[in-house]
Amino acid sequence: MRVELITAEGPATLWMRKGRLIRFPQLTMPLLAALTPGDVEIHHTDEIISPVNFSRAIDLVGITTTTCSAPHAYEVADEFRARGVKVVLGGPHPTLLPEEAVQHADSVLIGEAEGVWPALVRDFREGRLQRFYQAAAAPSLAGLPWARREHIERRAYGRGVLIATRSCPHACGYCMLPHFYHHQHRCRPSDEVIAEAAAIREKALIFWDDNIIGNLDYARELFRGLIPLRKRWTSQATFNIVDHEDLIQLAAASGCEALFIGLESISAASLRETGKGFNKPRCYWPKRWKSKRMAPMNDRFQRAPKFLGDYPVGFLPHQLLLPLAPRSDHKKQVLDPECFPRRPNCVEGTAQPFGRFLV
Ligand code: B12
Ligand code: SF4
Repeated sequence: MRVELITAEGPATLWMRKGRLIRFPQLTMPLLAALTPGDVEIHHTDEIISPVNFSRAIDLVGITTTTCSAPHAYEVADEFRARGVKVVLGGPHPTLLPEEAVQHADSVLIGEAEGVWPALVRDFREGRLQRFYQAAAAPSLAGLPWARREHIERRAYGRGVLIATRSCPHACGYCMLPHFYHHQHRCRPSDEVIAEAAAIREKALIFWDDNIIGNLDYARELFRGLIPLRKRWTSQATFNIVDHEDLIQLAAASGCEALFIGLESISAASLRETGKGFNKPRCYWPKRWKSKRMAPMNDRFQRAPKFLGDYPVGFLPHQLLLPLAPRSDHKKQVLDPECFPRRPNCVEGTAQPFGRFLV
């Protein structure tokens, strides 16, 4: 059996990511490959690197898609289906809008693939593919297989991507992760993470965790375990790391070079409104910080110029929160629909379609 795994990237994201800066190695499909039964032949097309070859002889296509690449992913899926090839869609967008995604697929895998993807492959082989697959509970991360890094090609920064944890203990109103991950922050056994990290040839690692300090004790244990490896690493975290000097020291000692931290706003009221009141703008720039670069996102426009004038800022992405498709069950309109009419899932250019996911 031959499975084609596709990392979908539409024209807007291809344009946005043509520079080296954010051409990070991708973990999703290499991990899905590792979850696939061993007797299945796998080919991965990463659209950042090469276009999809529709003539390849394949039995099943799996496409991973975020909201911004969904319209393009649907086109790819439609084309394969027109050629008689069965298609499975998965990833953040099909998880948010499975009923929409299934109009372009034979099957949609909602949420995490661990434990479910092998069953889907079995059903496909037996000719009884279901429309939807979803794990009944958040899968344990113990025994997670190592990503098959041979499927990462010609991205910047090597192949040293992995995860130690999944999801985040917080539940910010605009963030899909709590819904995506059964509202459960989970950690891999730290010895398994250390073993995988040690086996990676590259000196530089990226932990694609949503919040690597989501469990403070676990983070301490992990960072201690990383010290002997003498690697360099980056990840994402929440701002409350500044309240834990020992954790910052441990992170630095274990090779942490940078953490991507969402400040989101310089307005305490906005932060409270979105459930992110744990960020305190008055503490954003502790005197002891040596770092010279930061990237505030979603600022209050009127106060941003002063903030930017006062502090050295690395880059400043502005995001617009736009509603998802009309079919989605929004309880709150994020923006006035008169000014921002609802559009089918995507906006052009660099503005990114964060749909607010409210349940
Ligand atoms: C790494 C990452 C990035 C990296 C790399 C992205 C890449 N494609 O390689 C970078 C920094 C470049 C990035 C950029 C952006 N990202 Co990003 N990113 C992530 C992050 C933190 C981790 C993704 C990951 O690798 N997880 C580990 C893998 C193993 O897990 P996974 O992808 O969820 O896959 C599992 C399941 O979903 C399932 N699965 C996934 N796909 C498929 C497909 C099939 C067929 C099957 C069967 C199963 C399956 O199986 C896997 C195992 O369980 C996620 C947060 C998250 N936790 O998802 C955000 C996230 C995906 N990003 C997000 C966004 C919005 C963006 C940006 C648009 C941000 C911006 N404004 O610029 C850009 C643009 C992305 C692009 N296409 O260019 C959103 C997407 C929301 C949405 N509605 O789609 C997320 C969910 C963050 C969030 N909190 O909302 N991102
Ligand atoms: S802290 Fe970040 S990852 Fe966690 S719920 Fe909020 S936005 Fe999502």
